[in-house]
Amino acid sequence: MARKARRTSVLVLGAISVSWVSAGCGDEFLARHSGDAGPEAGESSGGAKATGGRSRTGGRRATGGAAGRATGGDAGNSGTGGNPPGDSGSSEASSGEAGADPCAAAPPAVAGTIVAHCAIGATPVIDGQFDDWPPEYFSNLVNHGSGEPYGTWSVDEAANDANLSAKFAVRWDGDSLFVAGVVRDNVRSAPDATHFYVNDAFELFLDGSNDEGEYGADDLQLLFDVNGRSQANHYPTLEPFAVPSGVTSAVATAGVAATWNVEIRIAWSVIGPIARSMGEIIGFDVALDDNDTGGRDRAIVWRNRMPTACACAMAPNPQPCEPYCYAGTFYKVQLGGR
Ligand SMILES: [Ca+2]
Ligand SMILES: [Ca+2]
Ligand SMILES: [Ca+2]
Repeated sequence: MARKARRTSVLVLGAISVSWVSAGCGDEFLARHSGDAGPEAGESSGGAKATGGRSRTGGRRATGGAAGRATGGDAGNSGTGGNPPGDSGSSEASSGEAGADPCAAAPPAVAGTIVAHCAIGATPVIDGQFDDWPPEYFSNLVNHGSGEPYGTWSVDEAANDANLSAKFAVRWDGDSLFVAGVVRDNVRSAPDATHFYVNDAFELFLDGSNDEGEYGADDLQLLFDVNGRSQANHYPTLEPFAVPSGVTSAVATAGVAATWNVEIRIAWSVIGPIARSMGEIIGFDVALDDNDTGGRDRAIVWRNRMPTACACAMAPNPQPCEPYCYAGTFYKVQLGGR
């Protein structure tokens, strides 16, 4: 029962929200990072870059090579997809019964969730390329209007979308959760080697048991920057760590002007010893970070809706505006069909 304490769904927030939110949250956000020095924003080098290649969950499947193929190298055809659904070429055995599609028994969608599409038999290769992702899966938009924005924005929403926004897709199989994001960002910059939230970055917040409870072994914040680096934050120390073994990612920046791709695999074992099955719901959120001028210029948390009253201080790192203290603000993913 300890898990339902006041820090509901604290999830990490880590370094990130510490800086985002406090009573005049936007001001603090800017103040904290206004002194950030760093190289001018510049195009990161192209190519697919991989991190966290230690994952081993794929080893039991015929497509196990995916985990180790994150070194990329063919980033020239980056995009949001293009191949027909289900033709990823994976030779993963579905469940040994010919003709029976283990993804077929999709449950009714639960209100307030987005779907993670079933990838059994079509495991994506983690290379930053989305030819193994059906384009229609990229239906989830994170932008200034749909999320909780921080930092400096325009009154022109089209300009805001070009400045920082993303579409993302989610898939799952018996071993892993997969996330693919296409981030729009007009200027690529990733000068900070310590805290990747200062860089152009894509973040995930995961509540593996969907208990919205106090931070535990099933909760994880992951950050992936445009340079292909990744890190994790863990409450309560709120320091960046190497991503757990079982998290694999790859970034591709070439081929698509002003966008970058991030493809991520998270072994289920990373967010709790839970047997995953169709219909299950996990807590899930996405955040984007934008560095255009050498510091952290703006950010968006997709589904966080911070209450007016920010009142969830937590020691040893008081966070008076801790958004994830509020259970109702954390979004959900349901494991569904294809
Ligand atoms: Ca891929
Ligand atoms: Ca930008
Ligand atoms: Ca940027």
